[in-house]
Amino acid sequence: MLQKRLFINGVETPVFAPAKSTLAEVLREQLHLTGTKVGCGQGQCGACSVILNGKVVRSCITKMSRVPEKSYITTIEGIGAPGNLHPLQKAWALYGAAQCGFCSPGFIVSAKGLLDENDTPTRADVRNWFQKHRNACRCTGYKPLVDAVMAAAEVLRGDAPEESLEFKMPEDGRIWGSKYPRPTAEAKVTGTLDYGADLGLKLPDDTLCLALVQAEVNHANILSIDTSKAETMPGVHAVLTAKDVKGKNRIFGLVQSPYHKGDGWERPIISDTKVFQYGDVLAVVCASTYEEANAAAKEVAVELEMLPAYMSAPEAMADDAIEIHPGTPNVYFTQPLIKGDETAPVFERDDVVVAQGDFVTSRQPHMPIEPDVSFGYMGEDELLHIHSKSIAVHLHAFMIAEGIGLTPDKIAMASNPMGGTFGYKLSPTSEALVGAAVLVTGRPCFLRYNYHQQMTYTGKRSPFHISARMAADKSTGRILALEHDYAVDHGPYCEMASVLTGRGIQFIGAGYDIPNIRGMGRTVCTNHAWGAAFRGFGGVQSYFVGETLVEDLAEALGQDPLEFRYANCYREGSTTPTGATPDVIALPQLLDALRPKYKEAKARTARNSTEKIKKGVGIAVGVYGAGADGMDTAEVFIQYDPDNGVTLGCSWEDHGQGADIGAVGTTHEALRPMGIPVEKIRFSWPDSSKQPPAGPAGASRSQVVVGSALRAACTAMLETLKKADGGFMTYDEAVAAEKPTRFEGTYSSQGSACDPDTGLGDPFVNCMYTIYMAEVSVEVATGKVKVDRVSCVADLGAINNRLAVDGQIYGCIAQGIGLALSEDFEDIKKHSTMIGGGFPYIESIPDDMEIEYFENNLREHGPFGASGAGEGPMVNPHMSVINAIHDACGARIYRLPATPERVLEAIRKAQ
Ligand code: MCN
Ligand code: FES
Ligand code: FES
Repeated sequence: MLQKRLFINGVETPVFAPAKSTLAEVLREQLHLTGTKVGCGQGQCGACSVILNGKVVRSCITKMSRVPEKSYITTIEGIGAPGNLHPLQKAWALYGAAQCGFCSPGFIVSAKGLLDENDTPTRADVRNWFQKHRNACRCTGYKPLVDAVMAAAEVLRGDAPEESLEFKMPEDGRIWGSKYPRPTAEAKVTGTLDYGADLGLKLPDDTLCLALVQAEVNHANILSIDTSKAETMPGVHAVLTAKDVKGKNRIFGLVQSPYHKGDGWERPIISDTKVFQYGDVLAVVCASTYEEANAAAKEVAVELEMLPAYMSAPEAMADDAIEIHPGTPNVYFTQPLIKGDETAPVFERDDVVVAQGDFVTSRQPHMPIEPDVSFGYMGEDELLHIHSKSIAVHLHAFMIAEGIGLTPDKIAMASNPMGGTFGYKLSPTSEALVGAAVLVTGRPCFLRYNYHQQMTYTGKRSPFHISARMAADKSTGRILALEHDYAVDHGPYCEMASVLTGRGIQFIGAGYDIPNIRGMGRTVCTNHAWGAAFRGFGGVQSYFVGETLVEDLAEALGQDPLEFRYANCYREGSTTPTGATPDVIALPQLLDALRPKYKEAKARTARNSTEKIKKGVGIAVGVYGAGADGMDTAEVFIQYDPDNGVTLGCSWEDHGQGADIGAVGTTHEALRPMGIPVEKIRFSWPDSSKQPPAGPAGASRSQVVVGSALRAACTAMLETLKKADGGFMTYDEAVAAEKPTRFEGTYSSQGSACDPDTGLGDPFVNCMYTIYMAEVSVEVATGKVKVDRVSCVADLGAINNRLAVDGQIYGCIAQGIGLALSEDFEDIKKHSTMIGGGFPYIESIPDDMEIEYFENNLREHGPFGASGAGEGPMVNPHMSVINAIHDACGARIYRLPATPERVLEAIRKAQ
């Protein structure tokens, strides 16, 4: 044990701590300064940054033994507090620099360290500083963070008034379409918003900490699990194996199609007969402390019989491959597409040009800064309460209930403030484990993953293996036909498998009027990480194919890629790949807007290209659906409060995208006739026992579908409370008049899901349209690629909140660059850290990014004309980079990510 006197945020503080403990542990767990967040716990994300004797350090890797006596330490709590924000914190809120906000305290502390040393930094200084201090953000694309530091520095120097960091309310009081900062911003920038691990520290003393015993192989039969020694270890309360789980011990995989083989109950909560993938849980230790639980977990003895592991779709499809789930074929779902006439004859014709290729996409890891975390307890209401990073509270209660022996109505599933999910949390992760442990032990239980567990035991983006070809008429330049055949490596569990596989037929070739298509998608069970939802679900993989073939056709025809796209993109009378009419005709306008920027970029890259560093420009079109396939429904309510404000009863989960501002902005607009001030419109964190089902925050559906339900509730409120004089009743007047104070709203879309035999259908409420243009530099000798600039033109319908939507696009650009160049989870050993997984730090993301919006195509089905924003902008930024590499040096990439080795190889092939 060490004893030190430290000056923490100016207060002399005695500290008693084990010598091996870290500064982060002492700050958070002993001193309850939970503003300092722990993300990776490995020195790779900077979430835990504090200032120690004038230097910014990562407190998760700073051992207490190395903290000098009488050190001065500044944490986020010492920088500013709610109601008394530091200029950096004000700027963070104003510039939309806190999306999920999990990285914000670390960045703000780091920026303070910079400004203490240098009050006139350039943007490059700020970027270099964040790079040097490994401050990582997964949401914002970094640009808003640099904007915020520059603005705060100006104020701190006295070059701008402090009011310049405050939002100026428009004179008409309307916040729809504005950059009104999100309601949760102040709590995020001050570190006072409690995420799951922070809440875990506030649970009662009898809470049990869970540690998982996990498989370190990919496929095996389980012969025995011996927990006897672990059970005798200090602090251990129980060690659970499969036999202890009170229900079916399976998570339901949402089988949605009659053509799906297998019943969807493949995924064990605790493994019983087999290990299907690395990380599968074999036993759960419940102990008084984390250290005790982890120590005991090491003592569980497991005997396995190894089986052949199929780590990709082709391996699992081989004739001699055994069934991973005995009784279900490894290829368990197929989705054909039959649009227009037979395509094969078109490819035989002499008057067509053909582009073709075999493509493989990557197993992109989501890499939120906050690792997975859940806790649970039995409530006085006799419900099992589970709090997690769920972005689908009602759905998750349904998916895990039978497995743990309850009905969904006996589970209250709540979502904590979250440090990003990017879709991985459309799957249950730790919820069922925590639920099972609470039911067995009768005690509150808490489980947090470390970053290795986050990487290895949460779902990943499913790789697609795709062969495709596209033909265009030599004389007219019109695309005539497309064929594709693809296998989706979905890992061992089938959640959302049919939806994902359907995305291929919906989006390969999307954006263009292609009269004849034949396609076939297959879902394949493998032993690699299970496939989870990931932003741009299936779109990312599809545009890798479509936007390569389109580019190659343009080249074969000797046409400019932008003009070839312009000639072939959706117009009146066009149909989508699944034969639907595009909801709006947006692409010609976007390409027109991009054309002058493109010409400038072409001239710039031609001017600056050298023999060693080749520069190039790439374009990529993207169209993606908002809303779940087929019918999509949301239910909400709004409660009129005694102070004449409203509380929103809507389970719009917040990954970090801005459910708060989404719901508040929509409601504020819908209730404008009543003039309720925005501060009195209260967002609530989702809880399945308190709110009706609004559906998951997936499929970019919430602004459109939940927003429409909110609007319906507001309309009901306005109609009920309207007075004869044109005004509206106050709360007291409504109560006196015996009017209701709770107003329900529902919305159901009327899409038609794609036909299982032909693939044809019109599945989405409406669509998002984005076109990206990237400029890159390729170092010819090494194959290293740097993205210099990105422009985006977007039609997302009417925009609710500009700050949120800018943030969505910047974040998608950063994730798209990672997807294009560095991110993967193919090699479980190498890729299981943030750095190993290819996380894009600030130096990989250009500061030079611009966005232009077009809001003239108001969507018929979308509140006030809105479409979504979460995923449309994610489906194609990677392709603008991949096409720019091709433009720079002729290298054509067929496998993601385009690592330097792959680029070098492609350069050699091109030569
Ligand atoms: N929005 C708007 N105007 C529009 C459309 C959307 O202001 N015309 C705003 C919304 O109010 C919301 C945001 O943009 O704040 C995204 O809206 P929407 O497209 O409806 O998406 P959801 O709210 O359903 O969020 C889910 C979506 C998905 S599917 C993933 S995955 C995702 C994403 O959003 N994961 C994210 N964005 C993310 N952003 C962050 N920071 N972290 C994640 O994990
Ligand atoms: Fe400390 Fe990531 S660097 S939590
Ligand atoms: Fe930076 Fe979410 S705001 S990680």
